[in-house]
Amino acid sequence: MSNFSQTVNRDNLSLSEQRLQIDYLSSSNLHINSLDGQDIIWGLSQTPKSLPPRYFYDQRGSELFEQICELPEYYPTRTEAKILRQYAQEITQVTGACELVELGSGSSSKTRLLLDAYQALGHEFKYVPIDVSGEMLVESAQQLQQDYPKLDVQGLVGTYEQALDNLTPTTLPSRMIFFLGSSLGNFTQQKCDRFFSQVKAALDVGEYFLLGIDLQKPKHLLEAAYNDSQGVTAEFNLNMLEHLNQRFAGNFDSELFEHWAFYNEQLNQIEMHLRSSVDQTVALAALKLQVEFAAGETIRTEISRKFDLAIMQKELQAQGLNSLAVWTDPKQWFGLFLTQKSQVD
Ligand code: AVJ
Repeated sequence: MSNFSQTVNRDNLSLSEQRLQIDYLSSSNLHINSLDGQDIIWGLSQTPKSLPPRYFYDQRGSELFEQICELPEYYPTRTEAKILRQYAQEITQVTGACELVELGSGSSSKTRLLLDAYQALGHEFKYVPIDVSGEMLVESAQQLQQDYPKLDVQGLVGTYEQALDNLTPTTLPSRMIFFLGSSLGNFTQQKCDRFFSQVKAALDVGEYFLLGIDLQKPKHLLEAAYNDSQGVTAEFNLNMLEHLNQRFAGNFDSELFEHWAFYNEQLNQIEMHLRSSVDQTVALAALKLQVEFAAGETIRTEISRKFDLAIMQKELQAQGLNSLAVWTDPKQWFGLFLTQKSQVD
């Protein structure tokens, strides 16, 4: 891996098989790191308080998210999977032989729909999963290798930003970066714009970006999806506090916080919060941080924006990512864009 950027420290972990390599981008594998956690200090000192959604995804959080994807109320995963299943073959035909770079790969379960189609095409291909949860990444990469004997997997553990900045030039004819499940919804408009330009910088002219986004729909459907009857989403939300405790020597008592999720119709976004049920002070020793909460005060842990298909198409276009195809389901609940980096910047 000597051709990777020298500014990033990597602890390379070569797993037994050559076709599987996982690299840890600096700070993502360390429990305590001088840079890690600055975003927490910042978020908890704001009014209102907030925490970055990437801290949902420790091993437990990644497992809980997988459970969310199976919930009857959580329509995005299965709606997107249906669209992918329907158009996977068309995607492979458009892109041809490809390096597949997945941002936020999680358990890689939807990825299989694409891998199946690429495998059927018969060209060489390679899978580059990127995730902040190293445990999840290693586990699913190993599973994929068993199921796809010819597949090369080269995973990166780190944030999207770190990984996009550290992709090596592909040896295959083309690259497709894909970002599924509407994880884009976690980004503010400003972060979206920055993200798109980073995606574009990681692609050559003519290469591809596949994007899945959740679309605007009636409030009751959205609110049900983030307040499921089994309480899995509540557990997922509260687990962020356990993750912070572990990672930063904290003393959050998750019993003293409550899950709260609602649809903000002005901003077209679900907001998830954790509400303190009492006056309390919490410490994160590793960050030398003490935070006071008033009873009823909330921490916003996530925004999940809901998009408009036509507006998103224009935004992508404005960023130099031309839509080759826009697919949706019959109810127009979810959208999938296949875009191509255009000639002119
Ligand atoms: C992974 C960001 C797409 O916003 O729907 C699911 C995360 N949060 N339930 C989403 C999530 C609560 C999910 N994303």
